[in-house]
Amino acid sequence: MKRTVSDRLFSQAIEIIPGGVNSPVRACKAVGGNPVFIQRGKGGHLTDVDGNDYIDYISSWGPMILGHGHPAVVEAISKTLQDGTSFGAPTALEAELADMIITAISSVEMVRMVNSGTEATLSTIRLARGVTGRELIVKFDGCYHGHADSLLVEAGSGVATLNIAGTPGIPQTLVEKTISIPYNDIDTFKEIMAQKGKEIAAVIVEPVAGNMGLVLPKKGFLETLREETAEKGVLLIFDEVMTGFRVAYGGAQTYFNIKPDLTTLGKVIGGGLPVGAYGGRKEIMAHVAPQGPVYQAGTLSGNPLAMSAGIATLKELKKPGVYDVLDQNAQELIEGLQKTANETGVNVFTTQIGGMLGLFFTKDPVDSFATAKKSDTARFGVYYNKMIEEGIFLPPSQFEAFFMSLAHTKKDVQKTVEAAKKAFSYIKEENK
Ligand code: KE4
Repeated sequence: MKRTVSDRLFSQAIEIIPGGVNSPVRACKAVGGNPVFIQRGKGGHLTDVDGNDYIDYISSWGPMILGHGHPAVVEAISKTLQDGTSFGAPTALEAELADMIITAISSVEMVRMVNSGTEATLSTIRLARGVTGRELIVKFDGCYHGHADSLLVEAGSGVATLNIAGTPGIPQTLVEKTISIPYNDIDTFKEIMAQKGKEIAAVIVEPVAGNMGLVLPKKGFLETLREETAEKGVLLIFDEVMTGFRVAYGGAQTYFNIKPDLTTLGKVIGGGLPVGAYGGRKEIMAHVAPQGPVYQAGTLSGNPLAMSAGIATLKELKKPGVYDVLDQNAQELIEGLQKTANETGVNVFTTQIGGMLGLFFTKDPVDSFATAKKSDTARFGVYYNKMIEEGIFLPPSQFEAFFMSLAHTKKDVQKTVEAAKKAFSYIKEENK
């Protein structure tokens, strides 16, 4: 596959941007080779600067659930653009998107817009500490909640991909205030709550973990978090930056019928433009400045273009049957990949929920970060590079989920499974 222009652009970028990228996982360090530079996206496809076409399963790490360049989103942004780009003053669009979120997610009565998932999660940590007067935070190994200091302990996504030990740059005094325990480990969680419950401000969790590969919550796990936190006056934060409007219109909390105290959002609600949001009951959100004393602010928060893209995206997602189609297509893909691997004699463990998918090179079930890390990441690297050669654009890390959009066709699914058959056969041959 011709990579001349991409390689030239990368050799320039690497001199002036750390690692040549503006977010570490894009650098393809875990799978080898140079990243390709993208020229455009359309529907479920991307075209790189050398003219190569790919079926896209990164989907901008989740936001592009409608596919790239959806006409309704392009039209909404273009229309708003005629009136300007940013005012630093309220616009009706912010309340419109806030209202759509509140209507979709019953645990959210009030919401604040920010510019990224990281801003959303760090704001909920500060808010929880401000509301409860407590300092400890509980998170789960392999979950990634953005790069805020308190949340990089045992984090997934790029931190896991690059195998970054510890938390360079974060004061030990802050690291000590974050307790990270194994995902899906109900007993350990109960122990921590028994020992320290009264000192804990919040428990933050990805209700479906998409940053150690895709790991689903075990039966009773989320319910136990809800019961134990309610009992001890600890705020439960569902980090739905990835799952919000992705696994269901009301997010994972609606899918599993569990009400957290606070919810963080991002990705899909921005339709591809920079957005994050956090929300919850009015009695909690009333503590946020200027209504209350917990300070959080942002120059471009509620940006009109991003609001317009989000509103247009959620309007499409509200249409009947949308999530059934997403789920069916994703199921067809993951079943095809599992079947092909089994027929080729390559051990893979696959997971899927809504438009989120996972594939691990291991014969054993993956239900935590520890079990995810037992998968063969070198084999994943071979798979990644074989698939991209076949025009299949996957996240360049074993510790990421991949995403189906509403623009992916049956033909795309079929081509992906055929490409995987070649990749699995190569892996089998290579290991004879
Ligand atoms: P951002 O700050 O990247 O918008 O959101 C941080 C975040 C928070 N919570 C969850 C559950 C997330 O998945 C994320 C970001 N996800 C990664 C992908 N695994 C973003 C990709 C990247 O870092 O380049």
